[in-house]
Amino acid sequence: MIEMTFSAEVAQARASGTPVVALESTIITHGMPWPRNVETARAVEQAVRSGGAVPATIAVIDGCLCVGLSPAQLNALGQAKDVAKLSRADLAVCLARRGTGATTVAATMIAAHLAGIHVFATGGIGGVHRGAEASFDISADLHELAQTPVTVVAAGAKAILDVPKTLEVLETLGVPVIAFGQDEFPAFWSRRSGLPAPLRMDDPAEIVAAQALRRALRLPGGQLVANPIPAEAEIAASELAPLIEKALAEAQVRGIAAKQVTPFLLQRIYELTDGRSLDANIALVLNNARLAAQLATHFANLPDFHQPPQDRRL
Ligand code: PSU
Ligand code: MN
Repeated sequence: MIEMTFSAEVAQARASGTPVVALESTIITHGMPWPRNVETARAVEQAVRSGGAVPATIAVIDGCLCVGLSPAQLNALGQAKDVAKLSRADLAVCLARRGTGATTVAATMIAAHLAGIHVFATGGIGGVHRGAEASFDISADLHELAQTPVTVVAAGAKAILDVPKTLEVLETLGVPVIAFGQDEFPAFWSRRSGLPAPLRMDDPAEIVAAQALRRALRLPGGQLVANPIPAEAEIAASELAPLIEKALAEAQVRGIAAKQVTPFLLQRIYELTDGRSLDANIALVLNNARLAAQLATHFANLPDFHQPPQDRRL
């Protein structure tokens, strides 16, 4: 059996039908340096609460699938060294060994669905890495979006990726990629990627209706809502491009591969921008949390979206 534990506020929200927003933990352990990782995680939770929803930060702690973390758990996770980065492939193994690990977008979606949570906010999803034609490095996040019915709010795919190939794979997998409020697909630290988004929506209620209709159509999978970083916080793509190239070249020389690639690149870009990439990353996650809270409120108004899926005999 899965040992799933809910924080007090998540348990209460589940009982009363209060909207809940899932949050991931890899961004805390592998995406941002201490102590700003924990400060950000707290601020993101607070942004969800201000939006009228309850935050459920998800992680595996000592073999427990935690849906909602206490402040002490969050603090400990943010300082822990060598925490596993869990995706679809290794989530069950970590639970079986009673280990501790942070959940990526893919693993957080799995846990959110199990807990009956329909919406999840993060920074940027994983995607097709540059050079994937040789490395085959394509994030499991993309396949998760194709099979697990959770609407994911992100500021696009990280600009360290091959964004055109990421969009192609999402299309192949049948994942709706919805830019919120603009025509262009956003590029994480920048509002613009130069690529048109496959879909554009401006109304949170319609985004939620579209996820509900996927279910009615018996289509598996979620939706990617690409929410552009606020204008005042963005870093121009032209400024970042050479820094990303430099970080990628370093990763290649040092033989960085597999799960280490994304954390390495984020850390190098943080250093190469004198910390400005982190300020932008924090601003975009907060912005995504606010939109996710709105979406969660609309999900909570859908009559048959209350019960957790395991009680619904899917
Ligand atoms: N968003 C951020 N920072 C991050 C991530 C998302 O702002 O570090 C994490 C997510 O957990 C995502 C992971 O699933 O990066 C992608 O890892 P990979 O490229 O190895 O699939
Ligand atoms: Mn990868």
